[in-house]
Amino acid sequence: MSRPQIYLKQFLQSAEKVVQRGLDKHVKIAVTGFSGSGKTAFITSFIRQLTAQATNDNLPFFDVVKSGRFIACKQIAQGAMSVPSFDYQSAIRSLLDANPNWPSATKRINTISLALKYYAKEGLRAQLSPESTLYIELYDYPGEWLIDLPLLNQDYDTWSRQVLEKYQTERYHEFANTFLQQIHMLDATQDSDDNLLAEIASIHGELLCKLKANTPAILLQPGRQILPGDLAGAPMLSFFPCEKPHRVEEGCIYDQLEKRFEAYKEHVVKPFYKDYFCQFDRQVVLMDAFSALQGGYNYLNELQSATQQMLSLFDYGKNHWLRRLWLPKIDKVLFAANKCDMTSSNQHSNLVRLLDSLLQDSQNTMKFDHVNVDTMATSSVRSSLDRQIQENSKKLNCVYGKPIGEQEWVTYLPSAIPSTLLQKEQWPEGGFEFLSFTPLAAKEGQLEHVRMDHALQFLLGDKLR
Ligand SMILES: Nc1nc2c(ncn2[C@@H]2O[C@H](COP(=O)(O)OP(=O)(O)O)[C@@H](O)[C@H]2O)c(=O)[nH]1
Ligand SMILES: [Mg+2]
Repeated sequence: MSRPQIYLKQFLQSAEKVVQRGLDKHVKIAVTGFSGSGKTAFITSFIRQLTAQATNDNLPFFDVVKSGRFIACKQIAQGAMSVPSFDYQSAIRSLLDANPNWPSATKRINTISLALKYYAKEGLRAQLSPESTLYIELYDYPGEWLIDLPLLNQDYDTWSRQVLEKYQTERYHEFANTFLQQIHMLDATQDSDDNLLAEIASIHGELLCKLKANTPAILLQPGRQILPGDLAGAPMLSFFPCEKPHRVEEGCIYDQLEKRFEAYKEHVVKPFYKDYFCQFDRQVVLMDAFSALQGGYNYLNELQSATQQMLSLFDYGKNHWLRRLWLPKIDKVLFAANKCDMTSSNQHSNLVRLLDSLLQDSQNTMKFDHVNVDTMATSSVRSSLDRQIQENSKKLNCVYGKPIGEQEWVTYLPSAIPSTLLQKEQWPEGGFEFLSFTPLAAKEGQLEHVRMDHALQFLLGDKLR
């Protein structure tokens, strides 16, 4: 080959690379949801579906697979160097075990990156390049931290009044008693005393942990008193709700508590919002309606208001101060009525309708701001099978699975799911009852799921055309 020909060839090769790079797409997905809503299991299943189960039988609704354009997907070195890695290997190991278990709880933020290779079907991408790549970044973090986001819209006085009022209600009182006694004895006009504040803050932290362990309560703030991460022992965490005294002088206890509350917002909550939430393109909001229904009327309301408060921070309206500071760029939000396998398939449509009625206001705001919103009943990993039982002349739609912590499989009739938010007087007398099961064992390495292909299509489909 003559010299000019060689140059031309090199030029064309590098031009192809440049075109290729320019055509590659990136998507950053936030998997949000309160503690225990199933984020870790969702991400684990998401990765598994793409890297090992991308077949037509398994993902019939995922267009890139259905149309035979999917080439392969694998984990790659993560983009965000300063964020710990999502431990996919241990999570998938526990799910694929002969006696499968749910992955363990998340104690910090973490991330994982994937590269998905496919044949494009339309546009410049299809004409110029035989293969295209979509880079996917997923983020997982403790739901306890998410619950702090609404603090950004509150001042210390408002927050304190709301929380103290809640602690005095019947369902909180038995847990909050010790803390309320401490607060009752405290003279917040006195000079601040670090040891005293640390002591009462630790009693408050114990209260939050007890509420988390024993109730379906969601709004447990500050979240870092439950899971401090690397902030354990920092004075910023040593605050708690306190009634405002008539007189607040510089350096008194109330003044110090208020300063710590503001410091917590500034140095803990705001960076979490700014560094992570404003960087996402797409968001999955996992909702566990089952715990809330089981908890009772007030807990379902709490799930509703906590979700609305959290979503208001992605407020797509122009005048929101957080938006003005750091513009969130989310264009698609998937609301997943997760763990739908805790009930039989014929209940799934009610579950979706219940969630839609719970989130009507937030969804409306999003749609108004051109955010594409969808709701679906999903299960990252199936833990039960449908079973129909004939009782006299009636057919009962049951689920069949192995309850967590037990050895025997059971056939169980879960409560019927209401299709709208019930008024207090419409609430059934015995409440709602559901069972949690261990994940079903994988069949030939394949984890069963419910509608993960619908979720993948909604989140990635348009990027894979
Ligand atoms: N039935 C069912 N239960 C699930 C599913 N995903 C999670 N769970 C349950 O929810 C618990 C919390 O899940 P996890 O992923 O750790 O939630 P996270 O705190 O949001 O990360 C698990 O231990 C399971 O008991 C699912 O797809 N189906
Ligand atoms: Mg988790």
